[in-house]
Amino acid sequence: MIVLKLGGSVITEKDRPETLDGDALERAADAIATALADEEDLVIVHGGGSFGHHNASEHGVTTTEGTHEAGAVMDIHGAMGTLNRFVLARLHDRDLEAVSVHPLSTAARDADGDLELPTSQVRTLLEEGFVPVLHGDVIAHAGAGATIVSGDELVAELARQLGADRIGLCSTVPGVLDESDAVIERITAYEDVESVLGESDATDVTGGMAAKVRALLELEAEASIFGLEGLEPFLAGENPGTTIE
Ligand code: IP8
Repeated sequence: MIVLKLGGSVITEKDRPETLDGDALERAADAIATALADEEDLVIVHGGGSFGHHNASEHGVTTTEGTHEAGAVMDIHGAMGTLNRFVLARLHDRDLEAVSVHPLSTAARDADGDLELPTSQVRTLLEEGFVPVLHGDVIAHAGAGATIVSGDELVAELARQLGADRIGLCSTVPGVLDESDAVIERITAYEDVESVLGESDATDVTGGMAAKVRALLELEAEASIFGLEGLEPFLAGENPGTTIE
């Protein structure tokens, strides 16, 4: 079973509010359609890119700073829903049985900020031959109103609960890069790469590459971070980009 994240910056123009990168999304959907001919179970999670982060920062909402305004919640969720419809449409064009699972309607954070994500619907959708598609979202947060849940957090939680065999993060870069922009092939400890992991350069309320690597290091399953060109090889069982174990 594979959990795949399509990075928001891959499928959108991250610096221009609510702008899709249509070509990139088509390429990603092609790669997924080719791979799924092998009947492997696949859960897709997509990020926000220019569809969620701008709205979230406009309302001052992050993974820890919440809002109690329904308008803010629905604005952020609405932007993510719009992007989700674009993603689903491209997958349906390729006859993939993709079905949305919206975190706002299922997940929550407890008072410590820990994510509670029910997965029985995802499991059953997989068993029935569907491709569940989740996305970064805004969710209820005990004591804080509503806060952001990143696609990366969802990937980690899904991988844990569903016992994923492989995790893939499709990013705008071909992997985690060192000081001379060469792809680091393997990361086994955060300290090894701490000095080269800078902050994300566009509006990103959920932490950029450093947060991704940290979260992936905690998981049982091997994870790969790769660019769009690595998506098809990854789904075919190869290890493009950076492997995190
Ligand atoms: O792009 C965040 O998801 P991410 C989604 O995976 C929102 O960090 C609503 C900002």
